[in-house]
Formats: sequence, C-alpha cells, structure tokens
Amino acid sequence: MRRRPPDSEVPPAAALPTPSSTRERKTCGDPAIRARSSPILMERMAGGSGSGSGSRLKVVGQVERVDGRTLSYAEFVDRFMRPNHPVVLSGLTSSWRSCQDWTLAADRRRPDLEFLARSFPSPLVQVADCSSREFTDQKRLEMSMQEFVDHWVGKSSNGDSEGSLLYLKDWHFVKEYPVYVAYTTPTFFADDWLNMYLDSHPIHRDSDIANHKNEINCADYRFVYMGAQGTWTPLHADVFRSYSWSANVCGRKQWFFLPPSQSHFIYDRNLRSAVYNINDDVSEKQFPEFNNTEWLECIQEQNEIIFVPSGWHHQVHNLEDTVSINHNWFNAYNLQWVWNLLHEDYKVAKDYIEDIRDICDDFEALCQRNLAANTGMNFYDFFIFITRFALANIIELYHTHNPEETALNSTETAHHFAYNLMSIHNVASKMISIEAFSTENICNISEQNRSAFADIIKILEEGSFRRLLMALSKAYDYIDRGQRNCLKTRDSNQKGCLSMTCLNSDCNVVGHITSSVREIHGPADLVMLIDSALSDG
Ligand SMILES: O=C(O)CCC(=O)C(=O)O
Repeated sequence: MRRRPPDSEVPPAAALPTPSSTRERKTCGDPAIRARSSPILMERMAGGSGSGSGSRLKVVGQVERVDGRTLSYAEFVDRFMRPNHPVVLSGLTSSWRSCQDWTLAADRRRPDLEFLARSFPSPLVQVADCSSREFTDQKRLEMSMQEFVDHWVGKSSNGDSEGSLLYLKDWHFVKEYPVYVAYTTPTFFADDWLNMYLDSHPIHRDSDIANHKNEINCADYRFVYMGAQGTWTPLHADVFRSYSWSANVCGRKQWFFLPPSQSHFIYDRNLRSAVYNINDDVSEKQFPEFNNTEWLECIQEQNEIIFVPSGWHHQVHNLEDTVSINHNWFNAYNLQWVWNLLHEDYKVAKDYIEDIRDICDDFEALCQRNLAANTGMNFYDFFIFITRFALANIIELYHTHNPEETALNSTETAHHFAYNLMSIHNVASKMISIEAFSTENICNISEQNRSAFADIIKILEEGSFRRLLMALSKAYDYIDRGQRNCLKTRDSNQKGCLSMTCLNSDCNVVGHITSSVREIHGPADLVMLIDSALSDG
C-alpha cells in the first residue's frame, strides 16, 4: 500500500490542509459489497450518511484481462505501462509458495489462517477497522498477528474490536521474513526503483526528518494484505502517484477505477476533501461534480494480478476472505508523476505557511520539512534519489556500449538505460527553475543532503550505491531474460564487468563519468551529466 506518515507525526508548524492530491484512504460507513455482476450502469448502494439519494455509479467498462504467459515485457510496456492503463494478468502465480502454504489443502480458495499465525507470528501488525473512519482514512489499530487471526476466526475477547471488520494492511512481509520466499515478482513489475532504492538507502538524509519516528524511513513498499469478506479499502490514489500491482493468493476482489483525467470530479469545491466511499450516497451539494465520474470495474479472481497505473483513484472490496500481495513502485515511465505530485504538494505546503515567511530563519527548510512529513519525501530526498539512479544508469549504459565488458548484451537493455536517463533528464530539467534549488537555498541545505549528491566519486565508492547498481543490473537481466523467454540460468554477476566489479581500476567508467562533471550542485549539473552520457552513446 501506500502509507504516508501519520498526521500525529507532523510537527505542529507543519499541520497542513489535505493537499489536493490524495494518497490517503477515504473511508466511512458500511462496506457495501456488490455481487459479481457488472451492469453498465450500476445502482450505487444506499446506506451512507450523505444527503443525496438514488444517484448512480456509472461503470463504463471492464478492466482488460490478458494471459501473462503470452505477454512480452515490451508489449506490457507498450499496451499498459507507458499508456498508464490498468490490466489484469493471469497465469503468473502457479509457482508461488504462498499459493500452496497460505491456503487450505482441502480448499485452496480459503486462507490457512492457523498456518499464517503460527509461521509468521509478527508481534505488531497494522490493522484497519473498516467500519470506522478516522479523518481521511480507516481507523488504524496495532495488534499481534495472533490477535488479528483470533479476531478473524471469531475468538476475540477484545471488546473494542469485537464485531468490527478488521483488515490487515501494509504488512512488510518481505522485510520481516526475508528468508521465506513467498512469491517472485513478475518481470513486468521488476523495474522497481522505489524498492530497489529503499533496500540500500534511507529515504531522508536530514537528521531532523530522518530521526523523526517515521516508518517510511526504514521500510519498503512490498506488502501483504489479509481481510475477511466485506473488508475494503476506500477511494484513493497511491502514495507518490506510484504504480501498484496486487495479486490474490486466495479470494476475490472488486475494484473500481477512475482515470486521472477525471480526478477533479471527486473533490469538493475547494479541492480540500475528496469522496472516500463511492458506495455512500455521495452528497451532490458537497461534491457537485461526482455525478460526472465514469468508472472501470474489475472482479479480480484468485491468482490474478492487477496492474494499477499512476494517479488512477481506486476503491477495493474483498468479495471473499482474501490474502493478497502488493507492491508500490515507480520507474522511468511514471517518474514525472512522482515529481508532479511533489511539486503540487510543495505548493500547498508553501502557501499554507506563506504568512510566516518573514519570521522564519529558513523558510525553504520548513517547506521541505512539511513536504516530507505530508507526502513522505521532499525535493532533496527526490533529487538524491534521481541523482543516484542517473549515475547507476550511466554506468550500465557504458557497459552495454562496451559489450566485451558486460554480460548484459542486449540492445534492448541499452535502450532501457537510455530511456531511463531521458526520463530523469526531463524531471531534472523541470527542477532547475524551482526556488528550492536556487543558489541561495542550495547553500543552506544540510550537510547530510549535500554530501548525498555532491561528490560523484564518493557516491560511486559507497557500498549502498554499489548495492543499488547491482539491483538495477539484476532487474534488467531478469527483464531481458523474461523478454527473450530464455531459460538460460547463467549467473550474470560472474561474467563481464558488472556492477560489483565495474569500479575496478581496469574499467574506465569512473573516468568516463567524471570527465564531464565532477560535482553535482543541483539539477543543472545533473542535466549536464546526462547530456554528456547520452551524447557519448
Ligand atoms: O487490496 C486492497 O484492499 C487495496 C489495494 C490497493 O489499493 C492497491 O494495491 O493499490
């Protein structure tokens, strides 16, 4: 999922209105579950607390289904990832351990809750109470895995949550149980810069932000969700405007999707709050344009995987007891979305405190602190992120241009790296004129931030950067092999001058990079570095 830091962690000066972009949950009222049928025009379920009545949810189509075994990576990019369109993929989970271990041998449609509680006894998991709204999300509780399962099977003696519909969300399963390989990420979703980065880097460098108790600092975006029939997730668009994919290990889900071109219809007049349950009787007075919305629907069956594109609002209902695995991620194809969201949220954060600018010692730093607290990342975090991906892609591109030095021997892979660099170039170009990157503000940024992007040679020598490079190289090797449907089992890291060895003295990649730019002082230098790398190619 897509958690942002809880509001309670936002420093008092940072208390912001909800930005016009949503990543948070919106929820309220009874979970309204529809049957499988999907008529073109569906009655909206009554029973919400709104004042309107008899309005309809207009479902104009179904999400396309494709057998994932017959789809190449290039086709997935061309048909779904680049055009930012949802799809349901089948046939990709047959070898997953979770599909065996986590379901009952006698009935694979049902979760083996005893096995899950016994094998993964997490002391603290996050659980949403689906019948209780708190601000823009469902109320969150923390409990042990055993308590959650006890509640599910009806053994709970806890008066508070008894009878409520509890939904385990955002369980960082891979981080907690790294040795147990529950699933393999399909190649379509392997170009995942967000999780690659978080596996070796903190998202914030600034000590006042990083030391702030913030789960996003030390987490990833790979989750397990578990909920009984009737649990649900309110209308939202995902954190950072990332993509997500979600696979049903068992159970079925109903999804409703709204394309980004219609996002503005779900907001109130002031663009402050958004509809949080499309099954409520949404107040026409409060949300006058909601009636214009046109939805795609999808019933996602067991073992199917859904691709959720960037910026599409969606609401999800578990039609049966369901266990699912889901990741959020971004890469070159949706990097612009992440930047646009940060920029929009930044403007809101800045406007909100504009009246105290004159009495602030460092107004920009306060804006950035608030942006990090509300959106989960600020401009400097993002700039450090793209700088490192630019360097990693330049190194990989260099090696694909020197095939005697590499195991990645594919023109297509070289195109990936060049495309990645162009995407970073586009975003960095937009950052050049931003106030946060003015000479004055760059001079004022913390030493932790500066040292994370300034000295190229130092970055190239860091263990964390080498791990990132290795992860990127592996991901493209995996995609490359998937693309060619090749069953070779070579270990790419033993061949050629790949990530772990590419900084050896006999490899000139460092000289190649630093011949044009030695230090990065802001987005303009990054653009110059990329220009130089692409022109060499
Ligand atoms: O499965 C759910 O309840 C929500 C999943 C979701 O919103 C997502 O994967 O983006």
